[in-house]
Amino acid sequence: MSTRLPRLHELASLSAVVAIAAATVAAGQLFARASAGRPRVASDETLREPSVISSRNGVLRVALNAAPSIIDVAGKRARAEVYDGSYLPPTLRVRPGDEMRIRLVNALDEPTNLHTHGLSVSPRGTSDDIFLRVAPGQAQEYDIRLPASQSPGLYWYHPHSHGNSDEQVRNGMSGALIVDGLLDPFPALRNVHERLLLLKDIQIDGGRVAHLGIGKQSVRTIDGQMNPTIVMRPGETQLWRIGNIGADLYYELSLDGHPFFVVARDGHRLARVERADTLVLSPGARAEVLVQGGAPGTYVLRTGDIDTGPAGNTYRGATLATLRVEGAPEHPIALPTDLLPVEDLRPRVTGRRTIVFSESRDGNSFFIDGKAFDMSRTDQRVKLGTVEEWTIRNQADERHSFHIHQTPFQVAEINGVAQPADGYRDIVDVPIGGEVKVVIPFTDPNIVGRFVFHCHILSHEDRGMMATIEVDP
Ligand SMILES: [Cu+2]
Repeated sequence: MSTRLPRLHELASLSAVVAIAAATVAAGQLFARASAGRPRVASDETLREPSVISSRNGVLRVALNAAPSIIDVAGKRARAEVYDGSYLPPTLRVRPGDEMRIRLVNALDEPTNLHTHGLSVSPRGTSDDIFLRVAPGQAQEYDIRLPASQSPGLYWYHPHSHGNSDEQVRNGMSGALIVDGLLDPFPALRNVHERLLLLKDIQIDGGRVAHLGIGKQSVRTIDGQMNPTIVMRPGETQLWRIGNIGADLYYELSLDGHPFFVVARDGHRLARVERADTLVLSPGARAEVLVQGGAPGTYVLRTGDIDTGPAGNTYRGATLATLRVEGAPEHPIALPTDLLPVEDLRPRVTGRRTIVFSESRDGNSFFIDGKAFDMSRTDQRVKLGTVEEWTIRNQADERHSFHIHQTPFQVAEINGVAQPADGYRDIVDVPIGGEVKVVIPFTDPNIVGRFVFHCHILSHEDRGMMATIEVDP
């Protein structure tokens, strides 16, 4: 025991000390394992994915209880605002055309609500309406109907109550939503082993979730675990569904000795399999990738150092997981080069507009077109059936990311460089002082109504970087 009171800076590094202590324990276990004849085991815990709730006969029924709870995360206990007492709420699995009946109970002391990120569903009534506010002590029944045309892939759900989104997602209120069928058209890939890797970061101070500033002392987790082990056979092909479902952090992923073969971005299948050594995931973005086991051994899945600009944030990289390749080798599947064609929306553009992201000089207020978010104002109006090219301009000294609800878009240009028509996304990074052109189809009758677009760094969104749009029939 210490004989003096710790000083402030020592308290600030308490979580680092806890992390070192945890690492020391892990190292002890590693030694025990190595002496038992299994050398070079880098981490002790096997990846544990969240529980799954699937639709039955076209309907998914689930209750989510938002309440302050004591959670276990990354080997620690902390008080946090979460769903169902868990840092990692259930994964919801549905098929295109299904209906989701979700009962959200708010036992927090502040408003909340529910958003299904990336789904082309109605923004009205009790569907994906982020203007709904579920007051403390209240419950809300959501009824969300997926169109039959919903693209199969990885989506996610989280609160979208303006002013509370960042804090609630940082506490752990976010989970995966999988629309099944991504690899169905490709018989050779239909039975590959699938893994869900959900990236979240947490700051714990004094036994509770804290906000120490973006990226400061953030513990990076996969499925709520620190450096879990993923096992595969040499030559085996696995589908990794990777989602950045944290609030504010970027990830730049790489896996030692193994390229990623990207098949989908933000729940939308690409036209071709894209080989990538690193994967950049903005807050809210997803990538679904095939990984083929290399030679037996252990390999690190890591995220690199991030610098979002002079007015932004810097944070160091981290080890996220350890891949252990072992066991009987499998003959590797020949991966396809082409998937299915994706329509280039550029020839269909019917109108253009420009959207400007900026912030105040002190960096505390964030604007779209010079205005902070006001939910009672309608900022953009479009007609159903139009396909628009939007230029998103970033006038700030840090990166921002553009996200629009209810519809994906095609990234047409980044800083004047034309992009291949290889797939759709629902999030795109906008470079500092630069611009991105996106083509947005407002063509699905489902999306008639009022919704929002915003920066998906949630602390920016909560501080004003969001605007409303109405799609009129
Ligand atoms: Cu931003």
